[in-house]
Amino acid sequence: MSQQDIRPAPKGFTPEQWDTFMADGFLVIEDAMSDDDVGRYRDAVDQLWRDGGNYPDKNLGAQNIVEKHPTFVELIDPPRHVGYVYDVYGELLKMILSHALVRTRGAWHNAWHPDGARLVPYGVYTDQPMQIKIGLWLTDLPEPGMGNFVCLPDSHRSQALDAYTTHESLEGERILQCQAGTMTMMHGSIWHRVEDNETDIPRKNIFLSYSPSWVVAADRHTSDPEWLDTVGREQRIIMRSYSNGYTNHKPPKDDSPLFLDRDTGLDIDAGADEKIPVGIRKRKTTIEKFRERDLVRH
Ligand SMILES: O=C(O)CCC(=O)C(=O)O
Repeated sequence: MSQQDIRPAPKGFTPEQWDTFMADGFLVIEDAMSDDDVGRYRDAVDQLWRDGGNYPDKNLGAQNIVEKHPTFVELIDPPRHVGYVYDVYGELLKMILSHALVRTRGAWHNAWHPDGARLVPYGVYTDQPMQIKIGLWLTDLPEPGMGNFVCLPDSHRSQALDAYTTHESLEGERILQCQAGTMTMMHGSIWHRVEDNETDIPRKNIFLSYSPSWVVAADRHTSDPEWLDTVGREQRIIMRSYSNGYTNHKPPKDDSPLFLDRDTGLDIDAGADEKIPVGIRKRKTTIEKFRERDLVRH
């Protein structure tokens, strides 16, 4: 693959957005999606819901949806969000989960928990997010009591919460009230729960989780090779469908660069050793560069 065919990384975090994200563990971007995109994604979620057998009264929780519905392939690496997760995980970016949800009146909903490992949470090792979950919101949620997502801002630094496993409402919690078309980003260690849905409006959304490639995927071991042959280069790389586990730590050289540097259009950082071949030559993440330049607090 010649370097001309490789895209520069799409736009991602501003230093201010990164600091808000790291201070709260959560970031909201309103009007992130066009009405057309919201409509297409909602139709595809509805199709999975109808085909899955729970329609119309019970929840949908369909996983690995990028493989299950052609509309969702574009959600692996859309310019709308892939640059943000690339800023954090850089050349080792991997999608670990794609998840479509419908939450209906009175149905089961999650109690307080963080994502990822519980016995030894990610936060034991690092305060950096070992997982970022992008939320795409497909129905208007103007009020609480609509199956809303709820988080406790700034709780991602804590590995314990008295309300763990309960549905208690906590002081300081943030009940997400938003319009369809909103995108959210969630630090994997933040404590969160789900509101009961007391309405007849089913809450519909999509979650897309990303990690470094050496974190095990949550919704598959590997992807169907025939499906993988149909997707674009960056999409195939980001799925990290490697049959040998250690390849997730040291991907094949053709899977690098995933993207070129957004600012320079190069696959090498300033000052890096040109003798070292692409693929094993370290590339900095945007967040590392923000820190080097003292642009961020976290
Ligand atoms: O559906 C939601 O709002 C949150 C679901 C949840 O708790 C999770 O994805 O870990």
